[in-house]
Amino acid sequence: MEELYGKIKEAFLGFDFDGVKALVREALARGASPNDVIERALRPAMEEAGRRFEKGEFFLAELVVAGDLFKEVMDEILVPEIRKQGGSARTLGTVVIGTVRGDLHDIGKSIVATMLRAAGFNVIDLGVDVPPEKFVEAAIQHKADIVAMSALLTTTMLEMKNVIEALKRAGIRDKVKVIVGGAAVTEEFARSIGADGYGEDAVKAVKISKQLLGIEG
Ligand code: B12
Repeated sequence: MEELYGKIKEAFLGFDFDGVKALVREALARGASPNDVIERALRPAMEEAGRRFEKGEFFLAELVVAGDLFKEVMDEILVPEIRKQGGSARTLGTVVIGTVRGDLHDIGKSIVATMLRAAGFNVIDLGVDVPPEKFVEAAIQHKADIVAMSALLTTTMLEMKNVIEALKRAGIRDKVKVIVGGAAVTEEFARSIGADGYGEDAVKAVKISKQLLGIEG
């Protein structure tokens, strides 16, 4: 399978949309899980695109195309597959999720939302560039059990603290669990702003969400 993941990365970095899709379908047909395809092929390819951009080998436009390619593969192939495999009728709890104000990165946040849905959570996705008051409003309106925030920029990760402060001001901080993640965030940072949990990937996001709500498995 490693060889196939290598081919996916190569096709991804060559912006071969059809090639990537065919190889991803082949990986699934050969028994790979959607999460393995994400974490072992697509995410490393995206990170390599970022490194090439930093080195001046890719233009910003190419990074945007890489983002589009990632999203197309998710929407057309992996999200339906994850839903099919999840297929659970129960609701474990409600999660309000968004990428914080000033931050437009949505790929990781959307993967986390998909995995949480597949695990059986009711997920309200607020999108990107979400101001603190919108998190609070949605948490109240949907009676959220968990507020989940994503940030990829060192500048925007500070917004997470603002959201926690806004939850306190609204008097609902003790009614919801707060989890955070995204490339900029670390476990230590999560603890320093008073979040209840941190996850470095979507699988961890599901695991900590269950743990925080006292759900087994
Ligand atoms: C793709 C990308 C873009 C695309 C975004 C497309 C889109 N639709 O999302 C575009 C081109 C638009 C973009 C723009 C910018 N970007 Co950009 N981008 C990236 C890149 C290459 C990949 C991000 C990505 O999608 N990764 C793949 C996903 C799957 O991974 P992920 O997001 O980390 O998510 C996983 C985990 O983190 C976790 N997770 C995520 N969220 C959450 C939430 C919770 C609750 C939990 C538990 C877990 C969790 O689970 C996810 C799945 O496993 C990163 C580099 C990198 N290595 O991260 C730079 C990067 C994040 N960008 C960066 C920058 C600086 C910018 C720009 C300012 C422009 C620029 N000069 O490059 C703008 C900012 C725009 C804005 N206001 O937001 C910097 C940030 C530097 C910093 N430390 O602050 C990075 C690190 C690149 C770099 N090294 O310079 N970017």
